[in-house]
This record gives sequence, structure tokens and C-alpha cells, in this order.
Amino acid sequence: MSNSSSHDGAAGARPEHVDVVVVGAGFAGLYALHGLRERDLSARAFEEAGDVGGTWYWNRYPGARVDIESLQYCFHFSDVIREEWDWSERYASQPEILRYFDFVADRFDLRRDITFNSRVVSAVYSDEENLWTVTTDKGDVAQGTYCIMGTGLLSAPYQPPFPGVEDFRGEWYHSSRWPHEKVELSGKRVGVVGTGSTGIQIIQTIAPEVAHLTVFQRTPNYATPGINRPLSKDENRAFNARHDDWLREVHSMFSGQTSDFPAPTKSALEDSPEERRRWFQDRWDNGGHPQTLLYAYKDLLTDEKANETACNFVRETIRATVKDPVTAELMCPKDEPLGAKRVPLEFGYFETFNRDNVTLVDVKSAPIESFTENGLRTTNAEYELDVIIFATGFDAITGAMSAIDIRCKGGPTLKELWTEGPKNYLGLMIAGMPNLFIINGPGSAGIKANNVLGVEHGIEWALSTLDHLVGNGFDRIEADEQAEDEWIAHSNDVAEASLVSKAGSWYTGANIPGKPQVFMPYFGGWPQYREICKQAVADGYRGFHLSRSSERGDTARTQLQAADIGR
Ligand code: N01
Repeated sequence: MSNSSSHDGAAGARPEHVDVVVVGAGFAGLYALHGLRERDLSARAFEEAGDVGGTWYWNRYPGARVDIESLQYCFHFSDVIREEWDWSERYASQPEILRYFDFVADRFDLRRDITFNSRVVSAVYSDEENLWTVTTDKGDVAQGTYCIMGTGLLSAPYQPPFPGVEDFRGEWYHSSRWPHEKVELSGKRVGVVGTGSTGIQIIQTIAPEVAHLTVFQRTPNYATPGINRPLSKDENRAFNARHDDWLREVHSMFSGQTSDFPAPTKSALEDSPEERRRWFQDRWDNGGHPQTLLYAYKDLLTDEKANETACNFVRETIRATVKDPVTAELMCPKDEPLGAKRVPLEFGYFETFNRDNVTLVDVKSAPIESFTENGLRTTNAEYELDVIIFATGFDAITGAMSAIDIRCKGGPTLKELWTEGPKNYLGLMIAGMPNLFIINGPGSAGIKANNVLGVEHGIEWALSTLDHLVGNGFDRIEADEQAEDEWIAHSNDVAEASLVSKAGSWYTGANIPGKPQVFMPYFGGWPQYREICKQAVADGYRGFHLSRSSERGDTARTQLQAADIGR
């Protein structure tokens, strides 16, 4: 396969010619490189960060930790990795996850195909040459027939444009661009803006260390307990021994995750209030990924009344934990279903607000106006602070791809194509962007399941598609526009049929002012999603156009039966 490698990683280098250009060196990029090498396909990956890890490279803030069990939130494609790696905690910390990335990159010698500290600024497809040209901010250029976008769904940080940041005399940080060196917080007056998963992790971690912590909360969250504990080597071995069975089970779970509890069969409304409370309490006490509580009953995500029973359980628990009733009430989420936003996992978060050195400030009723020389000013008061931490999230799912000038020569950019919301077919490919594979992007079920499973699915789909193309003499694949429309309509239907689209969040784009609001993940369930993708392939790549560039115009059109989608 092609590899005229002239790449030296230096600015102004001649284009490197490879079969596939890969963007990103997180879970997607690493698996892509490994799979491509196994097929003897040449590749060049570009990564903005200084090393592997994707979002885990950047999110070094205090308390950063995974919220899906470590044994599940990792690669599943390789027996070698599983046999040689042990997780030390039920929920691994960010440093351990980064060591895991390091281990995988070393084990498969992947770094030699990655150019680090190079942010991809454009990816342009030439129809004439059937070639993607990918350029970085350092002037590196790689050309390949195919391009895999492993840019991540939570990788473009969002920072609200508060005026006066430059006037602030203290230090400020965004959680997702946390410095590599230790940030000294002890004895300081610290403010945290944002109470999503990130803010919660930071707040519960730094509270004992700082002189005073002021939490600026706009919307409270239904956080559920993690209950972390060490994992023994034996537990790792036992999981590995039944890995095949686990994989079968997880692929049959709507949530794309397994838990210590069986899949629900009852409606929440079938039980008496006392039975329901016991049922919820069991799951709460066991801790675990939020899915445990969300799937305590079969209708919590589809029936408002059923969902409200779970919301009330969480609110009662918050009121029983947070001693100051005014603070407790502010921390109780209202007017949105449990599970519409991603539910954060907490490790002593609510108890943190019983500390004398922690204050909650409601910035819904009195929004933040600006930074000042000495801190932050809301419409109500000024707060003097030494350090301010933005835990204000991400331009999620589409942000990283939209920041790149992705287009076909002479055509609209991806950002322009997506002005009314992201469109694609099966969350895998985009009409008008041939040979561009998107991984766990909008339209994928992985976002609402386990992201690593979502990534592995996307990469395996891309790799097996490359096998098919190469094996059959094709070199071009593109999603059909009508198939795309049908898929988006189906995705919207399944989201509308549940409660997940009933709150604004990073799932819908509502967290970014001006972003089109569409529920972006696929919520038909992990098994159904996998089945639909599999069936499209079994039906001869239904909804895709496969062709040979040597026979321009001789398109091997696959019969579109879009009406079958979702059945
Ligand atoms: O971001 P978020 P995140 N004034 O968007 C607030 C994953 N993750 O980084 O809700 C005041 O959830 C905003 O307020 P509101 C996980 O999937 C995983 O916390 O918009 N506040 C909100 O409170 C997660 O879901 C882990 O009213 C402002 C916060 O900032 C996803 O990343 C750990 C504001 C942003 O919350 C995103 O989580 C961490 C303003 N102008 C993250 N603008 C794991 O455990 C925004 N906010 C694996």
C-alpha cells in the first residue's frame, strides 16, 4: 500500500503520501493506527497535544476521574492489552488513564506514526484526485485517499466570554487546559464556575485544601454516587476470564453498559412509594455509573411520571445530605428530567457543601457580569478570589470537527453544511464528504453509551469498510443524501419518543450560545444502533455509494431502502 514518506514533522515539509490520514491520538486515533498497520495500510496521525490520550491528556484538573467502570471504559479489541494491564480502581483517575494510553502506544509502537503538537487546520478533498489533503498549524501536510476524524466529542473547551478577564490580578484556568505542573491552591480563595461533571469533580476534591471555595452554580445537577474502591489483580483476571460473555452482554444492553443489577422489567409506577424508595436506595448505595439509577425501572427515560419518582428520590437525598436548607434547595434540580443531561458521578459532592469554607452562589438569579481586578462580579455582589476555575464544558460533539476547515474543493465547509445541526448517515459518514470517516460523532449511539465502545465500533466499521473497498477494487465511498435525511429523521424520532431531549445540554448544543439545537447522539439504544449499521453493510452498503475513481461516473449505487432504518 502507498507510503511515499517524506515526513519530517517540520514546517513546510513536502506532503507525505499515505493511505489514510488520521486526526487525533486519543482512543480513536490509536486504535485506527493499530488497525491500519495490521492491514498494511500506511497512515499519518496528527495530534494537537504533546502526547497520546486525547481528552485525558488535557483534562488534568484536580479530581479528574472516569465515570464508567475502568474495566468497561477501555479498549476491548485486544487480548494483549487486557492481559498485560490491570486497573487499580473501580473508577480510574486521570493519571492512571494517561498511563494506560502510554502503555498502549508503547506496546504497539504507535507514536512513530503520530506527529504531536500539530493542530489540524484544514482537510480538503479533491474529487479529481480522490485525495484528502490535511494541513496543520505547523505547516505539516499529509495526503491520503481516506481520512479518519478521531477528534473526540468533548475536546473543544468552551469558555464563556466574560468581560474583564484580562483585568483579573489572580490566576485563572480552564479545567480542560489545566497546566502540567501542580497548581498551588492551598490557603487560597478559589472560585469554580460550573457544576457539571467537571465542576463537581473539582469542587469535591479541592474543598479540603483551599482557604475558601466559592461555587458559582447556574443549574444544579442530579449527581449520583460513584463509590470508588481499589480493584485487585484477581478482579481484573476474573473480568478478563469472562470477557467474551461480558462483550455479548454489553452489546445487548440498551445503555451499552453492564451494571450489578439486571435489566429492568418493571414500570416505576407499578411499585408502591416504599418499594420504589428501597429499589432506588439499593442502586444508590451500590453506587456506580449513573446508568444504574436511570435503568432502575424500564420507563424512567420514557415516562415523565415515572421519571419524576427518580427525580424526587435524588432531591430527597440531597435535602437529607446538605444541612443548610437554602443551599440544599438550590442544589435540587427542578424542571428537567433525570437523565436528559448526562448524570455526573459524585464522590462526596453534596457533603462538601456542609463545610464551613464552601459557599454556593446562585448565578441563575444573579448572573456573572464580569471579572474584576480582584475576582468576579455578579449582578448581585462582588467576590474576591485568588484563583478562578472555569469548569464550563465543551463545544461538544461537533466543536472539534467544525473548527477544522473540512470541505471538498470548491464546496461548502463542514461547518457550513451543519449550520442547522449536524447531518450524517449512521453517525459514520457525511454526504458530500467522500472517504471521510467520523468516529463516535453526532448520530452515534456511543455518546449515550460507553464512549470507548462507540469509538471501537466506529473504527471497526471504518476498517472493515476499507477491507471491503480494497478487496473489491473500490476506492471511494460516500453516504447518500437521502439516506442521511432518513437517518436524521429516525434519530430525531427516537430522541423525541424519550425524555432525553427534554433539557438543554451539550447533547443538544444548548450550552453554546448560538449553536443550533438538535439532540445529537443516537438514542435508539446500543444494540439497535449496532444492528442498523451491520444490516446496512449486509444489504450491500445500503445508503452508501461505492465507486472506483478509475471509472469515474460508473457508480456502484446501492439500493437505498431508507424506510427500513430503525425497524
Ligand atoms: O461540562 P458541562 P463538563 N455562567 O457542560 C456552567 C464529560 N466529563 O465539563 O448547566 C455560569 O456539563 C454550566 O451551567 P448550565 C461528561 O460526559 C466526564 O462539566 O449551562 N455557568 C454547567 O454547570 C460530561 O457530561 C467526566 O446552566 C456557566 C457547567 O458550566 C461532559 O464531559 C468528567 C456558564 C458546564 O457543564 C461535560 O462536562 C468531566 C456561564 N456563562 C466531564 N456557562 C468523567 O467523569 C457554562 N456554565 C469521565
